[in-house]
Amino acid sequence: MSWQPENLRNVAIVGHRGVGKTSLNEALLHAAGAINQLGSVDDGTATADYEEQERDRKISISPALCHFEHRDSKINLIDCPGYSEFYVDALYGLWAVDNALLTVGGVAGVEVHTIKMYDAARQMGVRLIGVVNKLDAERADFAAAVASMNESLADCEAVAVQLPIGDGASFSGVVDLLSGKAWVDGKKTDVPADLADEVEEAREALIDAVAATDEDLMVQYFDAGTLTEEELIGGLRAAIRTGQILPVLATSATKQIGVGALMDFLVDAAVSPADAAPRTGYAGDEEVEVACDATGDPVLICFKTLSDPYVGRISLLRVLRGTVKADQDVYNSANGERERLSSLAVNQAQATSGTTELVAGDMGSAVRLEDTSTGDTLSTQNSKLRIPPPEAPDSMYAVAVTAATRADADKMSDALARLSTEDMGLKYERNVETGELLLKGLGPMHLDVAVAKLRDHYDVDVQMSEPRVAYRETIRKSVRVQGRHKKQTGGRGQFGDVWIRVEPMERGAGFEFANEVKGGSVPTNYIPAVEKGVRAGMEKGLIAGYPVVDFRVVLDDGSAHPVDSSDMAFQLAAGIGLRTALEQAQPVLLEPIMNVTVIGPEDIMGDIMSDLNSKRGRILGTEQVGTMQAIKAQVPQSEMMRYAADLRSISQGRASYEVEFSHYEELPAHMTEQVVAQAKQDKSEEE
Ligand SMILES: Nc1nc2c(ncn2[C@@H]2O[C@H](COP(=O)(O)OP(=O)(O)O)[C@@H](O)[C@H]2O)c(=O)[nH]1
Ligand SMILES: [Mg+2]
Repeated sequence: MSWQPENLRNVAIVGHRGVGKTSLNEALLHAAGAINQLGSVDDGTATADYEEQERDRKISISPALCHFEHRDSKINLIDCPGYSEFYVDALYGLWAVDNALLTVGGVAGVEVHTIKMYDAARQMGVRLIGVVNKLDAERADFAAAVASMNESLADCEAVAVQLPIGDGASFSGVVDLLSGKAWVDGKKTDVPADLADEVEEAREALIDAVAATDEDLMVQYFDAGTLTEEELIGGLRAAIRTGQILPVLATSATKQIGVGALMDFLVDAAVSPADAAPRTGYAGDEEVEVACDATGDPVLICFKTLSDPYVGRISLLRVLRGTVKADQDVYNSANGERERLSSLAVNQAQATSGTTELVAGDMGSAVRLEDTSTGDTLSTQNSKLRIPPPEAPDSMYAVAVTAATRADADKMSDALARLSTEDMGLKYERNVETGELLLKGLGPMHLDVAVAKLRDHYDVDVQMSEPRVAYRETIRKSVRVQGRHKKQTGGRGQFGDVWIRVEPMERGAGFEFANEVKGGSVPTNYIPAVEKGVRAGMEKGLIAGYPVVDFRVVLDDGSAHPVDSSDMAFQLAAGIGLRTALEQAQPVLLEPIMNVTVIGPEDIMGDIMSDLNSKRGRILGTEQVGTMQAIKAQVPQSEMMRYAADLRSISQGRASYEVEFSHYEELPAHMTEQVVAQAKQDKSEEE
């Protein structure tokens, strides 16, 4: 059956980890009869946490698409991960929907990731509905959780649309302030007498808040002294659509309390795709408004690609416009490829059921779209539309990866390429300086999971190690030395002889080679060979095998043999000369220094600074950035390798940072030994 846009609701469940999003998804599916068994995260049986890594770790990693039917509507749910390391996937989940259930715990209230998801949803125009879950837990406090939303979320008007009946272990149901009815054991009943006053007060507050969002309603409220249930719901629906009010509901997912009322609320008050603001798309450079129109030219977005060991590639899709049929050809504007929507289906997380079509506003999946990545838009040859995907934060946390065996090495780069089209937070690149293959993500767990997926889905075993720092070497003193290569072994001998000066240059100057030979003591035709020999030696370094920089080599004298001299002999002589010179010229190691900008709330600036100091950082200054503070500093790269994890624990995820290369500086003498030892070890491992 095809659903019309007015009867659809697309809802992402977002929030901090562990607040019960996946459990709430489960409770909704079960209450609506979309699944037979109520699974649980703790047993590894929750519908939305079906991937091996999710079951093992008992956390959500990838957005899962589910759906249920309630009254005359179909509700599509995306259960988004709550760990900040999987933030990018949660962002792409938000991209696909019109509404988000911003879920908080009844004890904790707003937490760090709640704020992040709230800000992202607002920025993307996704409409928010608040849920306070875990109200059955000891010390859970609905009113305090609502207050924490008003306090910690920017421009937030959080208003309770329900009141819990009982708290902690005695939490047994909710009062719906819109209808003035109670829900206990999944059934509508009258409000318990002892709650009457409290309900009256809360209902007044709700009416006040809703009336304040609209002038006509305000007039109506003044005239009649109250609002009817219809006016109230209508006003609230409009206020949700404009983002003026964040309505808050009360639930216990695991005890299945408040779930029926939540289902009703989604049907009555959430924004349908037909009501949602049109998306902005691009046909080339031209801006195009994409409204939800079932008869228009099809436009779909792919908000997640997954690799299933059995099925292959699965693309989770949202239809923004038009009606797509199974096996229809579509056009991928990211690469100009034609794709066929094979095995078009609707999803209950891992389980799929085939469908012949998907109408504008609906969500589903297709398989084996080999040229389609997360974030791509599928449209038609005709429109060639692109809907810009969300902007993801930089992937700052890196590990070096090496294939475990030769067979793995053959498959590794292909597997990495595929994996990085599934998860837009995952990047990989060859570091030209160190030659290492770097896998980059948002944190250690993110990369652990990526490596596990390489193994489980792509049959590629890789090992992770700390990335190397691209040290350099240089000299502090000028010297002049002779480099001589002479060999006489029967027949024709080898002879090359040079005198070179090496001189330090300023930091960042690189390398220069100059020829000041007078009177042809080194014949002109051998000069290029001398330079080649010098450059080869320069690449090899002296102290720890890193390239030598910021110095000049001047060839000023030498001698040649009419028969035994050759390019090779002069190259070797130059190499010997350079080595001798470097040894005498007080060689030192240089380390890369990074420009670091850390942005976070003022109250943790002190902790961030003292941590940067302990990392040999130099604080350059601070400035105000909106409500946050920014610290600028210069920090050696070797100290920044684990900064993503360090900063997260210092700030509980409330701070972010950027890093870029600035310049090289001398490594403190007492640290040289360690770098040399490491270089020796790396070398012996390579051999
Ligand atoms: N007491 C109680 N525990 C809950 C509730 N909802 C979820 N949990 C538990 O909280 C933990 C995290 O739940 P989960 O659904 O994975 O949270 P998510 O990370 O937000 O998806 C699990 O151990 C759940 O059993 C609830 O309403 N009440
Ligand atoms: Mg979860």
